[in-house]
Amino acid sequence: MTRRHDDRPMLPRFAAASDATPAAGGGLLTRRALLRGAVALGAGGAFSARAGDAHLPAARPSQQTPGRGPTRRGEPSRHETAVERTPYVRYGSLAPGNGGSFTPLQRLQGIITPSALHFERHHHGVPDIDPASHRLVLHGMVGQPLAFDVERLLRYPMTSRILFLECSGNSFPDTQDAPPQVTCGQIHGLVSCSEWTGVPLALLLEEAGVDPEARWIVAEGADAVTMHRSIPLEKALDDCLVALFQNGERLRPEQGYPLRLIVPGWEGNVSVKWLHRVKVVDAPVQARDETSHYTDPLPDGRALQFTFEMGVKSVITHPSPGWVLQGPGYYDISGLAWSGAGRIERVELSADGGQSWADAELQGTALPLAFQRFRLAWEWDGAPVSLMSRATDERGRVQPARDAWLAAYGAKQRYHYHAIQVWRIDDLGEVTNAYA
Ligand SMILES: Nc1nc2c(c(=O)[nH]1)N[C@H]1C(S)=C(S)[C@@H](COP(=O)(O)O)O[C@H]1N2
Ligand SMILES: [Mo]
Repeated sequence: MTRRHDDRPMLPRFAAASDATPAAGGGLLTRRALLRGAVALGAGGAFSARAGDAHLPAARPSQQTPGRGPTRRGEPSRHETAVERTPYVRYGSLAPGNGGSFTPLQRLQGIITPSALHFERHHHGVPDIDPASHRLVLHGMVGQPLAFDVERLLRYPMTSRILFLECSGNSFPDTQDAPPQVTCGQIHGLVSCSEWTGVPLALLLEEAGVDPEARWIVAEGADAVTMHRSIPLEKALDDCLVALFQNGERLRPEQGYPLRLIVPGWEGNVSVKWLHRVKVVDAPVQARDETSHYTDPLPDGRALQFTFEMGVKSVITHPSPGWVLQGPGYYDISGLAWSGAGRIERVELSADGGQSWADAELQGTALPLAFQRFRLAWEWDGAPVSLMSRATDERGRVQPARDAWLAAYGAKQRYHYHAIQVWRIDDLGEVTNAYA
């Protein structure tokens, strides 16, 4: 029996090589098992290497007429319109600018999030800022207050880094009592990864001359909510960037055009967008977003303030809810891992409910505080199964199970969720969200 999924993407099935070696239970294989020889799918497969000649006509329609000419700015193919963010607003028409949008992680590959699909989180809308009149003011406990216009900042020496940015509210749907049946991106897509280019904040602070008594900075945005956060001076002088560019082009308005702070590895909220003011101070200012929000309630009724560093985390993006497996056979499992502590050291996968684990292949160069793509080959026998991934970072932190994570906090905890995600696959290849 098969279900019809006309509107849903199907995960391609592959032929395994003859030397396919098991890596763990449930059909997990060493990576070498795939990508060998012809892709051979049975009848009804999405594509087939058999009868290849039939797919090679004398001339395709696209070869019979000239294509269109060059343009000034490219757009994705009109066939890719389903690859979109999922927007949400918090308070409807009362505050249409308070909301965000989720990156469709399950539709993307590699580690870079296209700028147009970078997740969004706005507390009071996206301001329309004219860079010609925008200023960044650096003041407070400094020898010499300074004001920079954008043109001036563009002349400073810049640094580029590939960094993830994750909202501390990311994955909050998984804190609900019942697992929400939405896509991977709609659960975990308040995280993205870009190449950010900008001026090291330390350079500007050094130019202003920081008072030896100073301990914190307050970064403030020029949006309608004047969002601001206190950040320890040590971090500000370490690796923060005043970013002007994202993936090679100037920042998108949604990401803070013309200037934003990038605080590598820390909760997204402190990466203040539309940055217009940095005040050097001796103590945190107890801003709205570091008191009423972004604090972690504990089981004993107290709350943790300033959980800056993001946890070690991973999620399987392929397969994930929305994708449909095309019957028993070989599949390429793939996903993303990241950690606020630095590099991802290891990602393990389980296909038997956590009884056995296999090391996934970590692709490319391991970058600190960036997405790490992982992959592993898997032979599905067609029986219902749970797939999960578990990341370990360079500091030895291991991604916790959901129960353990919940037990560490009070009942209302929604922030900094980074527990292991379980995807349940039924005998028809349907993938759903599950908690165990
Ligand atoms: N000025 C300002 N900065 C802001 C916000 C905001 O609403 N206003 N949102 C914060 C939050 S909660 C997050 S998670 C990140 C989101 O960045 P992005 O929209 O570029 O993904 O920006 C942070 N910086
Ligand atoms: Mo956020």
